[in-house]
Amino acid sequence: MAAHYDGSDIMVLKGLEAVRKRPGMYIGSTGSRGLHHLIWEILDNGIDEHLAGHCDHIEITLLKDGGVRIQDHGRGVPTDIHPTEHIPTVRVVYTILHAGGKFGNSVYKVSGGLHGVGASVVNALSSRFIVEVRRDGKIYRDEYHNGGTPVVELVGGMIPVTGKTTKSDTGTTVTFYPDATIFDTTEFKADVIVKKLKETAYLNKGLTLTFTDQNTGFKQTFCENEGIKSFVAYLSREMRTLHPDPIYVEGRSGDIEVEVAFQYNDSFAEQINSYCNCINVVDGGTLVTGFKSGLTRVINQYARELGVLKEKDENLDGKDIRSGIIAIVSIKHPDPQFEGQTKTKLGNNDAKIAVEDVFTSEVTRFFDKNVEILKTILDNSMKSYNARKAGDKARNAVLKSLADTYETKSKLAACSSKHPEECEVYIVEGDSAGGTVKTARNRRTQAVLPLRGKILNVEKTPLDKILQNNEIRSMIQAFGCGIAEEFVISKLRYDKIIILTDADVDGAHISTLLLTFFYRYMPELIYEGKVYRGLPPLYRVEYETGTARGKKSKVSEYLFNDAALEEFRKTGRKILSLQRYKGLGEMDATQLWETTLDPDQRVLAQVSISDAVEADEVTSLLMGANVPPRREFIMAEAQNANLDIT
Ligand code: 0RA
Repeated sequence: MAAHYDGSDIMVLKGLEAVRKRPGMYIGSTGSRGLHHLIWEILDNGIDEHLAGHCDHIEITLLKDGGVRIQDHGRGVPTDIHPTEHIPTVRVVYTILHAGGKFGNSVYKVSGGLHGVGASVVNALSSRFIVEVRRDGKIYRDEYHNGGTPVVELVGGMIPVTGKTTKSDTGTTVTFYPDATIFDTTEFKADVIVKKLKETAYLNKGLTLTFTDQNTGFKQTFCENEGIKSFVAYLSREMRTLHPDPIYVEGRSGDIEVEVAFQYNDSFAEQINSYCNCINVVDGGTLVTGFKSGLTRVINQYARELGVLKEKDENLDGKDIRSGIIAIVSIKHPDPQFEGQTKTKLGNNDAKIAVEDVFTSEVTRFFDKNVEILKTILDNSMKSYNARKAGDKARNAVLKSLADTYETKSKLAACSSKHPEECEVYIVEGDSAGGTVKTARNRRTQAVLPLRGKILNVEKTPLDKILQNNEIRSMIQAFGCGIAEEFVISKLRYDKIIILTDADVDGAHISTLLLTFFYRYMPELIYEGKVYRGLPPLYRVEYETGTARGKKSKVSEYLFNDAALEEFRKTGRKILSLQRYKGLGEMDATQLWETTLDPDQRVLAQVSISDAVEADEVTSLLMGANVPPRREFIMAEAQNANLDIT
């Protein structure tokens, strides 16, 4: 029979108490990211029901009172007494920690990273947690307070509550209130949720997700019946594509479900985003390796069959075959193993085999029926092959010349310290601002590299041309760690690379182009958190204050944006003077030191390509044909979407 508050209950509460003591271990952080993780965790359960074929709609609602409600239309968590835990299964799901989430029906739980820690973690970190199950025409309800303590004792199992439902209406509704004594913030962000739901809809075709924010009245529904095929079309929307629709293949190999979509464009860039159980596997791993080797094998086979390659010719390189590709590889794996320090790389060897097998056989069937597309891809590979050969020569020559001689047109003002851990390099837009930074800086630890004019759009340019560009050569030389395959981060001469541009459209454009260059050719710089943006102030106000002795005195303050100025005006202080900086060049050395250089006062935003999809959006928008909307986008997005302020 059902127990109530016996020894096992105490054990349960001890488990949840461990989560409350070390929340970071379970959800990563107690900041905004960790807070949103609570939603993803509950959402995962509903997605599992979808994957099991029993749920096609999940509703997510931000409630006016600060809570979140996630309602799925699955079968409903079972309410009967659990055979080994001797409490209702509902309580098992929401109060017992499931290491790696191996519980019950969860076939596709994630055992690495942060997902899949189990819904009980959400309960542990909530001040109030309510679950309602609709099953067999009845409604069951359970509620917990202060991190998982049940509100009612259960004797003899769950008793239905009153409420309207029907036999065909089944599902589970969880409502929770994050514990304000644990989280730094309990404010959910609609834009973060929207972004996640959009991605989730692409990765789970046919699943409808409805989001409502009761605080603002905002409501949006997400559903992608073509799944990752539409995702690729979306990522390619600004590109000149080489064939009209993305190619999509799917299949299953044992327990592993495989889906791949890809489309070619006329750029030289390669973008492969991979997902395992809906988690973005940032560093790829075996599932990407399987895709790459499958694609290389298939294309080389066709190249020989069609006589594009003669018997004596060497095989085409995978890199040439992937030139201009945008691809998504998505698998569902019952037991994923994530590797690497950040657990962002898939290690399962069976994932490589599954992706390669499914992809090879399915894409061959596609190409047999679509020979024109195949020929376009072969042609594109040959073009890239020829461009790369030219690039290889140029790159070797450049790297050699950079290494051999100090002679370049670089205007780097070096710092005197030779200890990378204390050195920084400011990349500054324009010679005039560069001059002031040189005067204002700390010469021992701060180097300055002024760049003239615009930076190349590296996505549009083959490597041999990129390496002829003086600004790019200057950066390669200043950083000291090579480029592309020759890149070695341990040789980096600086702990921080700080991009300093004016707070206007051109400045934002330049910094986006710089980020694109880093992302394509020195991505470790970004993954390792070495790249920052300096945020210079927009205004300087002088105002009067009363001193302790009743005297008036003049004080000044820097304001970083228009919103800050608005706020300042609201204080009603008497403004003596207001200066707007149109560019860095308008600041004198002292002002520049105080606002942008002094490590104790400056504001830096660390650039983290936290998700490759966002970065791809910025870079691909830069490539598109329609210039005016892009300028607005760059202004709006380059400053927000791509940056994590830490
Ligand atoms: C175990 C078994 C069954 C459903 C579920 C778990 C289930 C769990 C969650 C969590 C959130 N929503 C959920 N929906 C279902 C199947 C029970 C049956 O056979 O009816």
